[in-house]
Amino acid sequence: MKHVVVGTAGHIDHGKTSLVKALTGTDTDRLPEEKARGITIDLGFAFLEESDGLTVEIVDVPGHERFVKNMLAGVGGIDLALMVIAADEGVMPQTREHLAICSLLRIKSGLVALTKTDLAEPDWLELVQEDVRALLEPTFLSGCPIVPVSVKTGQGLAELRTALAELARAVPARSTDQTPRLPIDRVFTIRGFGTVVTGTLAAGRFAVEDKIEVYPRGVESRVRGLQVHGHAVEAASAGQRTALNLQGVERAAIERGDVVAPAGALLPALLADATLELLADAPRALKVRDRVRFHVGTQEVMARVLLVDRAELEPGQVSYGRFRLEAPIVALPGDRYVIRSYSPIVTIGGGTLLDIAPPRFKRKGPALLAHLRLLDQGTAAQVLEEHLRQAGPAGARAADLRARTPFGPDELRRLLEEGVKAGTVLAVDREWYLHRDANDRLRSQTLALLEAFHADNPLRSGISREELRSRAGHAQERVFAQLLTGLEAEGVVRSERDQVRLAAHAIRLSADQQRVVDGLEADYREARAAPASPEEALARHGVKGNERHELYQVLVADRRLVRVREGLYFHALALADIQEAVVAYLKANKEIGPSGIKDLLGVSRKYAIPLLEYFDAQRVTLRQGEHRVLRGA
Ligand SMILES: Nc1nc2c(ncn2[C@@H]2O[C@H](COP(=O)(O)OP(=O)(O)O)[C@@H](O)[C@H]2O)c(=O)[nH]1
Ligand SMILES: [Mg+2]
Repeated sequence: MKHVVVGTAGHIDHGKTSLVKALTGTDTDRLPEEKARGITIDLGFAFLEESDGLTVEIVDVPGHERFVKNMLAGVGGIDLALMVIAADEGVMPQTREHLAICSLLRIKSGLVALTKTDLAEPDWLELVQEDVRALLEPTFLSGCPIVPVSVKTGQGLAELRTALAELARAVPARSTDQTPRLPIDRVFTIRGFGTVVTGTLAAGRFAVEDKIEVYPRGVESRVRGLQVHGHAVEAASAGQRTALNLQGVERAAIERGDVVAPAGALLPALLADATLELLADAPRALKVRDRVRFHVGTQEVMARVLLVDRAELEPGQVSYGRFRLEAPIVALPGDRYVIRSYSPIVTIGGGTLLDIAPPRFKRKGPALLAHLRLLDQGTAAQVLEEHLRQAGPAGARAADLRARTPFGPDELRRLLEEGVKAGTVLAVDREWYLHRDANDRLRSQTLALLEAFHADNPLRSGISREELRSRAGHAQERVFAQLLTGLEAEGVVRSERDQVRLAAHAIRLSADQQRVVDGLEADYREARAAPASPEEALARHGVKGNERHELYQVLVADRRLVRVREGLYFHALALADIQEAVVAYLKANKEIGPSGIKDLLGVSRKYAIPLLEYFDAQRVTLRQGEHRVLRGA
């Protein structure tokens, strides 16, 4: 089963809708206003089924210049263009504009139906054909079939259908390695079913029960039902005209231009970098900050254009542009877009999206130009490397890379693996990746920070991990954890609890400092279960300060003093003895209360209560009312 999408194109009244009806039997002018006025205003849909399982989906677009916006929404996802040119009128303004749009969207192939042949003399027909051939010469339709037809006489209809089917069979199968996307072109409600959205499925596959998100709104939902050509189906795949019935979504919460995709798969963008081509027949040069209408998928958003390497882009020139979008667009790098000038409203250019989450750059600097050239012309591996380089020390989640690179999920996975093998990419874990240079920079920065810390704080055993991470530019947590693990494994860094130090760092005390530290330690050992406060203990050795004093902290870091609560420290050996006594007591007596421990240790409440709470916290004892029992006993 193959699905190929054909879009009509051409000037108003040249016979597009009549031709689609003659080919398929479907009248695509379905709106009452379209019937009354006899013109196509919005998109219409029909299809042809060939005997070999080929389905040709036809999107019929309006030709009127006022509705080019709707035309653009329809041709975003097409494979083939069916240019319709009336033999009696020949090439007209929207013939050219639609042709330009199809070229800008990089539609690969198509054909021309020269309609209303019953109204043209053979000589005239000959002339128009030459004219058309000349028009198509420089475009993707150069040398394509030109089929004369008439819906009045039926002339050429069979040939046209055959030519269309032949081209459709030659369209390469769509890649299956792509994020599923349905750019919405219609939203409506059906009584008893709720909200239905339709569109041409641009990539991937959707099935009933799939969890989806409507972008850029952030509305999450589930596919309750799915229809193709008016029949309920279990799944739809790329190229099919698809209607999705969305569970619990308000009609008013969605509109044309929104995109359905798996939850979390896409990234709405307010800034986008792209290649930018100004059509040779654009009415004037494009200047920095010009306001344009930006069309991508089925979306139209106003935008300001910024030029990267010049003040003005002349008609016919190609360069790069940065678009500041006035509402978020939902697209992937690699998508083609079209721009139309604000006024008069005409198609002036377009290009390929390169980056939908562009890094900060000085706009006119050479670095931005080099960056964009790389994204535009580099190999897949270079493009991925550039994205990771720009992600810097924070690295990037694989899911985010999927949403902001032109690669399908499988290709991205393969490129990342190759990068890891080549040594340019570092896998923090299977979901997080980092450029090697960024890792190297973070490593030297971290080592320099540790060195500086030790120089400034010779008596401190190390710096807290969080403090170090914050000094290292708030390094990303997983990246930083991986870095420290690596440095520890190499033996360059030691970490104990939440403290980190260089392995080579050792505290060196002066003779005076050593005397104070030794004295403090001796005092605490003798005081046993009734120690002095840090202030008192320090004062006894002629030092003014509290527990934060660096000499006091030397003992704490060394775990010779143990903090039981703020301002209350015990010598580690004393504390071990106390614990042993409490455990022995509990084994013999089952439980102990505050007065029990007072008696056991011969200390006041001031020490008894904090000690019991400490043993609770250490999971030695378990509190039961005012009493403690042995945990696990
Ligand atoms: N004589 C003649 N008239 C045609 C032919 N095809 C379309 N028309 C007429 O041209 C007008 C415009 O046709 P329509 O299909 O609406 O053009 P569209 O605007 O390109 O969709 C209608 O009045 C049609 O009946 C044809 O082959 N021969
Ligand atoms: Mg029409």
